[in-house]
Amino acid sequence: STLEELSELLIKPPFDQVILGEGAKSHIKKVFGSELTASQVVDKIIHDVRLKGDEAVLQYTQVIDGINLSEETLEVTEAEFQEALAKVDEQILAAIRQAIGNVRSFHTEQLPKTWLTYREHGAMLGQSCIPLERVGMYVPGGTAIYPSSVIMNAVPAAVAGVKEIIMVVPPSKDGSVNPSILAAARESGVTRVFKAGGAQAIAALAFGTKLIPKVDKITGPGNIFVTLAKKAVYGHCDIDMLAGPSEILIVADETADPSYIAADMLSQAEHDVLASSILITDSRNLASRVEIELQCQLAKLPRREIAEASLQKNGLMIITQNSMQAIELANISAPEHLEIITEQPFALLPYVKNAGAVFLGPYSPEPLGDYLAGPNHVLPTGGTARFYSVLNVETFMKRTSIIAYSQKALQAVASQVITLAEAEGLQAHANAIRVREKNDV
Ligand code: HSO
Ligand code: ZN
Repeated sequence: STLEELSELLIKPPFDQVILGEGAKSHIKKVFGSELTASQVVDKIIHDVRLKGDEAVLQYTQVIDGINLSEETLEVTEAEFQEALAKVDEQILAAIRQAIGNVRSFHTEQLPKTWLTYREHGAMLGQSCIPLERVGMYVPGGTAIYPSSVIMNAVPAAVAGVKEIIMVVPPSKDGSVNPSILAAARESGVTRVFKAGGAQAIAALAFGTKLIPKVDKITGPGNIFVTLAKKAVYGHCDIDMLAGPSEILIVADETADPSYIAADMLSQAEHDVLASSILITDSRNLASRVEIELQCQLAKLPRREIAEASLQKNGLMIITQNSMQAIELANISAPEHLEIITEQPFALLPYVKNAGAVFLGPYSPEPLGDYLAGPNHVLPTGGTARFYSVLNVETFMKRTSIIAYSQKALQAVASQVITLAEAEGLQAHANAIRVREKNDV
């Protein structure tokens, strides 16, 4: 195939061009009384939450998720937290704590510095880094429960110095929240948890309701309705990114162990039918051995059906001439996770331009990064690694410029500022400089 043909295979369709499944379509028809697109559904929900607040949140939780909550049960109570902490297996709690420790120490290194420098004539210029006051994090519900995602969203916010971290999570049918989710929330510094999901939870965070506080930024992945809702509220508050299904792209040569590669491909495939796992290698022999391995390992997976469907729909193996070409293709794909398992992975690293996170060598499997290494696992997907970064401490901070001139320093540049102001026809701007020129220095 030509590079262009391959690029077509590697570039994902835009995230908002989703085709809803039959189940979702008929559910929408039942709830809204007509056939709405995903964006129409989201717009309607946001509109209702802005108008009716908690009442709309509770109503959508009931009609969409089939869960009956009230104003009294919308927020997770201290008693529920305690119950959850007591319930969670000790080993799991210990692993959660270890993960939090590693994630905290990695993100502490990311803290940006507030600085001030001196310029001519005693002028000072600088930048202060200020944490956001209150942020909201979305934690998906559904079949997969991810305490690790709670950690990855909350810890950087806490390290940044955010005072209030509000979490929303769709509860189970009985109205409870998974204990390990609550334990991870408590341990990683989440302040309050509300039982709400979908577009209604995003709208509540963006605009605030009587019970759910309005936040400055919403982070965390969710399904297509959540993602469209985040996009729709952007500007009322900030958002982290528009996240889609998980992806792994592995660049490997003949030195790689096919069983490692198959295992790593399956680790992403088991997330979601829509997840994608790609191998790009210059070794035909490796590719065929990986194929055999995939079949063996797949057969033993509890989530076999999901992983198999994912591989069938979005799995891909590409044979290139050499590893450099493989990296070129990886840059076109801009994957969420890029593994490089070649003889000299570090030699290829300088050529990586687009990837959420890079895993080098045979002993850096992607799930290590999902849970415990320390770097964040909230990463750009769907080719958006071209312009988005991994979630980090600065995601939760703002930069503010500082300007402090002395009289002498202002005098030295006064005529230039006046010239520019007058060139723009802005006399009042020029005057703001002129009135200060009265006293000679
Ligand atoms: N690989 C997922 C994160 C995750 N994996 C959570 C397991 N739990 C997206 O980066
Ligand atoms: Zn994962």
